[in-house]
Amino acid sequence: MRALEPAHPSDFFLVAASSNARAVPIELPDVAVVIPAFRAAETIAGVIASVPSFVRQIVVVNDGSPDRTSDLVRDLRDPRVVLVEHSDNQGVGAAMLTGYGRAVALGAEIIAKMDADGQMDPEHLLALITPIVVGEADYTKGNRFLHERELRSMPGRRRFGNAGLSFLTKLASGYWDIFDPTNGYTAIHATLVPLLSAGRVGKRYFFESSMLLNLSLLRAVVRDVYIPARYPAGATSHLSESRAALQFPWRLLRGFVRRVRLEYFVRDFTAVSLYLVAGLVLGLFGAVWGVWHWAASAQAGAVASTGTVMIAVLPIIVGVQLLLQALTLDIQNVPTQPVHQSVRLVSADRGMIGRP
Ligand SMILES: Nc1nc2c(ncn2[C@@H]2O[C@H](COP(=O)(O)OP(=O)(O)O)[C@@H](O)[C@H]2O)c(=O)[nH]1
Ligand SMILES: [Mg+2]
Repeated sequence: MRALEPAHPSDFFLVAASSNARAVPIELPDVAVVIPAFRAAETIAGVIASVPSFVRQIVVVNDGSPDRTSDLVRDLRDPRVVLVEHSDNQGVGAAMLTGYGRAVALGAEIIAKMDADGQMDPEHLLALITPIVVGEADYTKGNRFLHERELRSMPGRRRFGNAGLSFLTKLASGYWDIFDPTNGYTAIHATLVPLLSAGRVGKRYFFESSMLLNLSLLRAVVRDVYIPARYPAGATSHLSESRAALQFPWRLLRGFVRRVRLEYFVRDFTAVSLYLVAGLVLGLFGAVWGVWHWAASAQAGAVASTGTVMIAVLPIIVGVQLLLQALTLDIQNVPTQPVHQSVRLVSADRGMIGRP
């Protein structure tokens, strides 16, 4: 899928399924951009000026900045800009929830997130929203690593931490086919916004990861779009790596337990549920039995019988196999059918029969 530049800004844009197919015009939906801004006086005006012309609304959420961020936004002449104020600093996730709400109220159909520090290259916005426009995805995000050049430029320690967190995010969200989960360049179909459980969206830097956990419970389709990293001057991240390393794994593991419970034991009971229970019971039994008898025979100075060893080893091997099988089935269970169309139909239906 390839997006071409809009033929007429704000009307249509062209989408071609492959590079040699004829491009077909598609009516561009109402696209809004939300910019969470904190201490962004130096960069905000430039970022707003760079938002492509096909974007209809630009919602800037000033997250209690002590500097002149709001004054600068108010002085701008761009009629697309809507400024929302947080009286106190609440974090990037909280700012995004406010921005999403406002963009939906303004009638946006697709809502993208661009940071106030100029880290998101507007040239890639069209490519980012295309899978949603053509109905292939409910949510898209940038992925710096679809190109190996980016991986090479990252220091070893960060690469390791990033890979570990990415794996935990896959486990927790069930989106096994995406990578670079903390990438902040994202777009969502507006019909999904009211379905997010706001209480479970991370108010600070866990925002992007928590969005994936939320979307997976809605079985939304998430797509990665290759967007190279951009580090403009002045874009210093406020994210504390050590704090992320301490907080994220714990929150991701909790998300994993919650997902498994809801997906395989509350809403459904599948082969995965069975393999999980059987695998855990067998594995635990084998381990406890093995340790117990090993301690007993070490104390008595006697060698454990072959039968005793078998009773420990066999359940462990079978248990691990069952858990691996559950994992494989879970990987095959990544959502592939976008949900925003059905959500839209249901809402339209409700409107017709006069229910709110
Ligand atoms: N640091 C920080 N950024 C915030 C906050 N609220 C909103 N933001 C905005 O969130 C975006 C991402 O912040 P940044 O520190 O650049 O994060 P990173 O680029 O993901 O490491 C920027 O547009 C900030 O202006 C907040 O409380 N703290
Ligand atoms: Mg940044």
